Amino acid sequence: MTEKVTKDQEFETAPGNGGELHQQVPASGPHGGHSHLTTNHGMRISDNQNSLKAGERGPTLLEDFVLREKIFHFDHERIPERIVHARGSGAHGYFECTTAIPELSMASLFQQEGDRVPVFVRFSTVAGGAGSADTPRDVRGFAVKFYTGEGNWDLIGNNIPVFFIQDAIKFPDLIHAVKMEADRGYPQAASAHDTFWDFIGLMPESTHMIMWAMSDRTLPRSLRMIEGFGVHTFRLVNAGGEAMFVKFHWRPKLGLQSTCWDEAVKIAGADSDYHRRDLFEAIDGGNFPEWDLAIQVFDEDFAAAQPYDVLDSTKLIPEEDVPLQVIGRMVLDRNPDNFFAETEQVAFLPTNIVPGIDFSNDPLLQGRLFSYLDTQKSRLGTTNFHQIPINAPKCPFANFQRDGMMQTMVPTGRANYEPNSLGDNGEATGPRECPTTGFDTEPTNHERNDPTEKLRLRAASFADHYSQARMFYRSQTVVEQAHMASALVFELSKVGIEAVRARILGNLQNVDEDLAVRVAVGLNMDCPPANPAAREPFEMAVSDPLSIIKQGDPMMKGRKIAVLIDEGSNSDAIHTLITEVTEAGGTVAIIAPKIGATKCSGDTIIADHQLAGSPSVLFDAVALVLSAKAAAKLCADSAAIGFVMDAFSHVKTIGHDEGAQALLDKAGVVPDAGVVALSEFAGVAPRRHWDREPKVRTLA
Ligand code: HDE
Repeated sequence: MTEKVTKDQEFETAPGNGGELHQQVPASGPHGGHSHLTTNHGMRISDNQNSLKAGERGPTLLEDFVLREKIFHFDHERIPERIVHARGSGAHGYFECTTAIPELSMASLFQQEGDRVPVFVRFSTVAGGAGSADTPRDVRGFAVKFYTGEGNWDLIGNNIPVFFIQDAIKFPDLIHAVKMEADRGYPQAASAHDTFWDFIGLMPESTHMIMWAMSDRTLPRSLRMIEGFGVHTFRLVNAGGEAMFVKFHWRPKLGLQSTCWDEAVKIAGADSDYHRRDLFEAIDGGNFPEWDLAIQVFDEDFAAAQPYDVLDSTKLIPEEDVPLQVIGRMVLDRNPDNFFAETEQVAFLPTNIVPGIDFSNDPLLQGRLFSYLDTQKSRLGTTNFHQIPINAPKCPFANFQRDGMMQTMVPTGRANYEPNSLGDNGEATGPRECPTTGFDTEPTNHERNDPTEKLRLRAASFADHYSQARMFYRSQTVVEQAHMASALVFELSKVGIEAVRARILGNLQNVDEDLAVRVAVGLNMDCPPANPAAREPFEMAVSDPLSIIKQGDPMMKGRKIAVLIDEGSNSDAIHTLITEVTEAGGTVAIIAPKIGATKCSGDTIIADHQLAGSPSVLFDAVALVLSAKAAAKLCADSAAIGFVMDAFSHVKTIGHDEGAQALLDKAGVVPDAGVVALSEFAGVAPRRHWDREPKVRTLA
């Protein structure tokens, strides 16, 4: 007979099945050490382990409303995932104004140096579903919600400053083409397939973005190490009503860094939550990621003088032409309390704007102004999604919008319309419009075309599709150019339709002949002549900030170093490494064949991770502290050999003592400037040794 334990109050163990499944109830909560488990309607639940049955072994009764409520709620736990940017990671923090710009914008958050407003940020990949891996080759979303005193401002950008298309009407086509193919339902989170490249080949305007997408920018080492861009040209408006054009940039304080392609592929297998975990753990450990907010400000005359259109989202404005001006910083210092309530339910809207910032006529931006509001209704199910805590403004808000599904506010009074005269002495009651302080669309907000004309066309000023793509390619280092050519070869090798590959090669001819030929050779194809261009490309100056490698070597701060040890390793050497790395701002993970206590020469050292589950792709550099005996043993362990081999082929620094030599030899490590003694290790650890790459990999 099953023991029926029912203590309706103050129980320490929940009732179990035959006394075996006893669940410890944590002693916490307001009522004598714990809170009560109740139904959604507040009734205390006596037994959360057993459903109500007709007899001990009989059928479950329909009467069991506790069971039904629980399963009913569970059945509806999922909401539609975002049609794009479904996979994301969020964090709370603040934005601080570091240079006030009242002369440019009246937005309250830019008025006073030192002023802070709370923010919520969601980083994302674009193509994959919510459960896809973090490290495919993909653009990263960088969406920031500023909870300002004048309402929410959402700056919903990407880690790439340009976009694939010029007009919002092409967005559904772009996304259909990149997502899983319609008939077969794959590939997940990958652009390397026929439909994507078919679309791209037919849309030469995407060529500039393709250069970025095929560069290392789409393989970030960490979400803490990506740039962010507002992409579109926006406007800043000052209190006098004067407007300037603006582009927004986020610059990571930890520097910009990417992984190798092979590394990203292996990380997806080793830890599909690599970026989400990295962000969560950094914030949890008090290493708060930080970005500068910079602006590029320019006027209509500058815009008119450029050989491209500033309203065209496939173009950027070189920093050499309009320098970046840093006006603030953003620090992410708190993880969400609940992933669903915050990261999943957060609803970003480009229409969340505040006085002092305004839109431009960029036709891509204009389409977004509709799409995001619309999609929230479908995802969150109600027009009242703005009341969900993560979406609600932190300043007072009031209007006469009423009712609707899941209304959580309880407005008082009779007047639910405006104008009214139901206040004292026939005065109006309720909120009023604010003619002087309210948002006012910037009146000169019509560039170039007469706004009274209705035209379904693409401006002639949008016709050059190649000049900036060429500038991007030619601004890269030799190493980065090889990565781009190889990425194109990889992606196009997955394309089965030869005509599609040929069309892309014809477009690449317009970018750079050398690039087109390299890709053609890699594909074992003849390089076709250039496809006709709507406008002949022109030469633009090389721009160094477009290259990641030209920004300099990665720093130790924020990087993760693996130290591989085993029984008998030199304890002093391990302790010295830990001190050196942590003092320089890095973190150390001790890896050993077994997790936990490892007897070393002087003391016992606790291994954080097991070697077989912690490949070196998860770390920025590796140090091998091994006795000769342990190294000889590890020479028969593929996890150990792969650990060293991968670190070498991903051009990472490898530090080692003499004992480790046998393992280095077994893994095929050839000494170079990145293979160093332990005493030199911390000084060079986070650096990547790109000159090693041609020796370990054939690139296009
Ligand atoms: Fe988005 N985009 N987008 N997008 N986008 C969405 O909104 C859309 C575009 C971006 O973490 C959706 O709430 C259209 C450019 C980010 O929640 C949807 C067009 C840029 C995120 C939508 C674009 C972005 C989204 C899906 C062409 C960089 C994730 C879920 C006109 C500046 C935000 C949602 C988050 C999300 C539509 C183009 C960035 C469907 C129609 C350009 C970072 O509304």
